[in-house]
Amino acid sequence: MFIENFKVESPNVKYSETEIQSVYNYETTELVHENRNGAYQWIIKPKSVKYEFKTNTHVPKLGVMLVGWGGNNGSTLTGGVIANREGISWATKDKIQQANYFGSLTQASAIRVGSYQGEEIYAPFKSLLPMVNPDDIVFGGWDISNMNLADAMGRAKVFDIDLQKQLRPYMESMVPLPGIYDPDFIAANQEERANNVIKGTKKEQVQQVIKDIKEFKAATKVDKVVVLWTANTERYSNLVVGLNDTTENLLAALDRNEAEISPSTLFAIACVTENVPFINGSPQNTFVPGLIDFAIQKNCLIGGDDFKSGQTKMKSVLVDFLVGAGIKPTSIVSYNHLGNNDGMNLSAPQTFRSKEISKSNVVDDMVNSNAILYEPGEHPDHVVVIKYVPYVADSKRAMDEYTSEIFMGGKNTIVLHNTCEDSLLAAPIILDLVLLAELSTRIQFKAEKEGKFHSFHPVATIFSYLTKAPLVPPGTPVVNALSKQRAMLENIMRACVGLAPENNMILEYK
Ligand code: NAI
Ligand code: DG6
Repeated sequence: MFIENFKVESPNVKYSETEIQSVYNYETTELVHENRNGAYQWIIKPKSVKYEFKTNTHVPKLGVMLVGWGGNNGSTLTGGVIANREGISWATKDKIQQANYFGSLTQASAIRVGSYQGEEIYAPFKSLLPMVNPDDIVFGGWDISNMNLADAMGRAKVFDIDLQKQLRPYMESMVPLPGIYDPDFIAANQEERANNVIKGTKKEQVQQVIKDIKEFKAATKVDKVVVLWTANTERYSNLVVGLNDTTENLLAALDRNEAEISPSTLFAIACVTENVPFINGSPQNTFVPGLIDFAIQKNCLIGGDDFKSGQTKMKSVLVDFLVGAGIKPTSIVSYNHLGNNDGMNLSAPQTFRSKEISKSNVVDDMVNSNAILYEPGEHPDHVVVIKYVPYVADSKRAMDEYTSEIFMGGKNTIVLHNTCEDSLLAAPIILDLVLLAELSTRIQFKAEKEGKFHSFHPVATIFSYLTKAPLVPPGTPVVNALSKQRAMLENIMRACVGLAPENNMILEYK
């Protein structure tokens, strides 16, 4: 059975007009490795830590500024939200299709809240905490191409033509602000597109972006802005001591107009300066150490990297299943071909390399979790290939071969073939990222020994379900297994309303 919403009644949770307060006992473990009676031993001590959460329930009017607004993802998300808001339906060759938010964790997935008279009861994920309604988001942003969003939607070739016709009047007047173009960081084949660029030194470019955010906020009267990079994949920036290793060095390098500061890092510097949350949806190392340091100093939320949409999502499920089942993946080969502008940009070796890195690291935690299968340092062969095939446009093909060792020396090969419009997978993920970024700025918490409430660490790990290479604070373990990432997010939100984590024990029926 499905219920639309609920309220928690417990001595541990209090709803007031402005906030939800909860007390939550975090059941965890403390590990000790010590010499006992002449031999080192691992001791695991269960431990309970009392946390208090408070969530501001005032849902703000949200502005979302996309860097790369006129790209396939930007135009698809903008059109998709308008279609939902306006209740648009359109004719396809199969049926009359209604707008929906399928593929969005927050808008289209459910959580189990308990059982009632022998039936499992589910509720919308978004009913856990008050969140911005996507229909109310005001979109804006930048692009190095000056094409309006209606034409950009046509260029993307993602939506059915009947839908495009209906969306056109809403999107024609939406024109991206000039972006920061630096041909050194993206493929040379993008030059033709760059007719809408901010001139001046890097510092002047940052100042212009800050001005753009302020003007957007004033013009749209939004309460809060979140900025998200869905522009071209850049090459990695070189990490250089004295250039981008600390906040001071990064800001001094900006003053010197150093060539090695990428456009995405410039956008991030502008956002952190203004305390505007910034999310990176592409694989490059926008968050150089100096930028992470800057975000920590300013307590400004940053998150990334690289949307986890299709092939990698499957990988973070399948490898978790195989390793969790005691099966040993020994070779993982992932091919894709696609024909959109992202594919064209990735046909250059330096931008492909950024994508190769983020697509390749996603099995590390699962492999490291099982020393019965893998010797220390042993890793499956893992190859990632991406080819540009213009004819297939946004309809990406992903082919994967997983070979594993099974019982008694046997071999098992699983082959997957996935065909899907890339942007229809990415747009709902972008939506989730901005909604969760906004929500997380309204949550404060403290552990029993902490005097004051504080926000989450500015390097936001709660987005890991949505990103291929989760950005984590220095010294924090990276979790890639998809089910763990989803459970982490859901359980933190449950804690905010005083609900225990979903433990799947269902002892009531045992
Ligand atoms: P796209 O190429 O259609 O759009 C990117 C847009 O960014 C273009 O309109 C381009 O003109 C603009 N742009 C480039 N540099 C800019 C700058 N410095 N400032 C402002 N605008 C700039 O690409 P698409 O398909 O929308 O993807 C966007 C990004 O998302 C890519 O980096 C891609 O790798 C990443 N991504 C996409 C996924 C998907 O499933 N679609 C999944 C994971 C990541
Ligand atoms: C080529 O792989 C294009 C990329 O932008 C991908 O479509 C994107 O990174 C999605 O990757 P995945 O592995 O999540 O499907």
